[in-house]
Amino acid sequence: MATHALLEELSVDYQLIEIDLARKMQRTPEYLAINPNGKVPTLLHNGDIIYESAAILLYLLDQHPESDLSPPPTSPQRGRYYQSLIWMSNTLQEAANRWAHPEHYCDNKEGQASLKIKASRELERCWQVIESDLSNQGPWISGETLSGADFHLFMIAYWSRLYESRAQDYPMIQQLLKNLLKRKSIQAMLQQESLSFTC
Ligand SMILES: N[C@@H](CCC(=O)N[C@@H](CS)C(=O)NCC(=O)O)C(=O)O
Repeated sequence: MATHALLEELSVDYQLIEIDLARKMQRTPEYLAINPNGKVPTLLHNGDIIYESAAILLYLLDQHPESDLSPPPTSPQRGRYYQSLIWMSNTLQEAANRWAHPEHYCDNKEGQASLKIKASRELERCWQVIESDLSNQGPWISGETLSGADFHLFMIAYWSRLYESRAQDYPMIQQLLKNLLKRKSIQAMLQQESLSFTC
């Protein structure tokens, strides 16, 4: 989702290949040969294979510096941009995974219920961290300008619309999401993936 929206934002030529998770296409030998984790997304570019959403965003934006969607390497915002993307990947996204898929972490139902409660609390804490950052230095994740990190947040916020703890319930995050929803790239991605999101 984040990769797709960014490809639209960059107005580059690309081909989208649907991996139907319900049909376990991510577990086929063909797919595992390109991404041994059996997860989406995977980017194939000039014969190279890149997986991990955050890595793909960083890579695509390095290929397209003209997009101004990543703060320049020597700018003060660069650190916050890296920090946000990596923190969202290993902390926010992990909490989201524990809430949505407790069965990946624990076999028994009681343990899964307990994992969900803790994951929900961790999600609340994470949303508060973002909310506070946006209040101090918004309106975007890296500060005054839109960056790849905002696309990553959009993806996790979209998943959270069905969670107990939702990104859209935090006013500064909600405003960021509303601003993103005005972009053609986000609308094109939602339309092409037959998704809808209002907040
Ligand atoms: N850390 C990976 C996680 C990717 C991930 O969890 N993808 C989910 C869909 S959003 C997936 O492919 N799930 C299929 C499965 O677990 O079998 C990333 O950020 O790219």
